[in-house]
Amino acid sequence: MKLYKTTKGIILEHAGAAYIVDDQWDILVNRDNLAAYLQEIIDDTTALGADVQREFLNGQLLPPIGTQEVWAAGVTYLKSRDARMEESESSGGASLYDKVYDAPRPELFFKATAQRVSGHGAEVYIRKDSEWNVPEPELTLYINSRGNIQGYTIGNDMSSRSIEGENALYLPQAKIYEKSAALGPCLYVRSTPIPGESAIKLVIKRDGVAVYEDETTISRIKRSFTELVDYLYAECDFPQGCFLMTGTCLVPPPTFTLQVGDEVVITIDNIGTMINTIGINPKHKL
Ligand code: DO4
Ligand code: MG
Repeated sequence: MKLYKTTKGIILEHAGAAYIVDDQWDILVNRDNLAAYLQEIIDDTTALGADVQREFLNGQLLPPIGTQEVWAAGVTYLKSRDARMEESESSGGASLYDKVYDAPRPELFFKATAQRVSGHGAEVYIRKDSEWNVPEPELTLYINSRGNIQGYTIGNDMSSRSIEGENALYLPQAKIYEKSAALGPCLYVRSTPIPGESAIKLVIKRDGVAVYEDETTISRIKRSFTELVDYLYAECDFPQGCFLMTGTCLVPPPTFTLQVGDEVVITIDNIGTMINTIGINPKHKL
């Protein structure tokens, strides 16, 4: 079941049919057994006609977030560990990544408030003071206030590799700035965990041509999702629930950096595809 947040309201899509959900986003998603609740709506509601469904879903999709915080896990895949060890070698920070990959405590960091999150079809930014920038495609969990994973979405943890590589203590500046996160296109709700064999794919297009393309499966993650959630919820309360990006497993080669106008296309099996264009904060265009 997929929940879309649109400019016209919340739409539930399942098996080709769509239904209006007359509720507030935070209240809707924060209940336990969200999948069972949505199934009741499907059973009790008349589906929208095809034209109305198209009109809703072709309109501007908003990121599937209300007032939740967005957090992120790091160095959860071998690929991410190796890339970060390489980029931080000259600053002497390489062993930090090696250690955290194997440590019992995962790397977790605050990523974004909802206001800084872009949705499908919107721009994400690169920083003006960064010369090496990449998207990080990440399976993202939605966890309710009681710590139960209720759904999944696609996340983009936009990152400055030059700033993080210069000094690991600059991580918040490498990761947190306007439009440095994207979530979308929907919240994929299911009562069982998303299958490990789900593929995650990243394509970066420049002038319509793919300049980077790779894919893998989410099963290559080093840690379990519940382990990440347990650490995140150990000392933090999230009254409206929380989004947790689970780390990147796809890293473009060191020679690659994003340019303004590039198109970032991230696909995860079962959830869908999120497309964002690379932009720069308009205050730098003056
Ligand atoms: O250690 C820095 C951030 C790691 C990260 O964002 C990732 O592995 O996805
Ligand atoms: Mg990341």
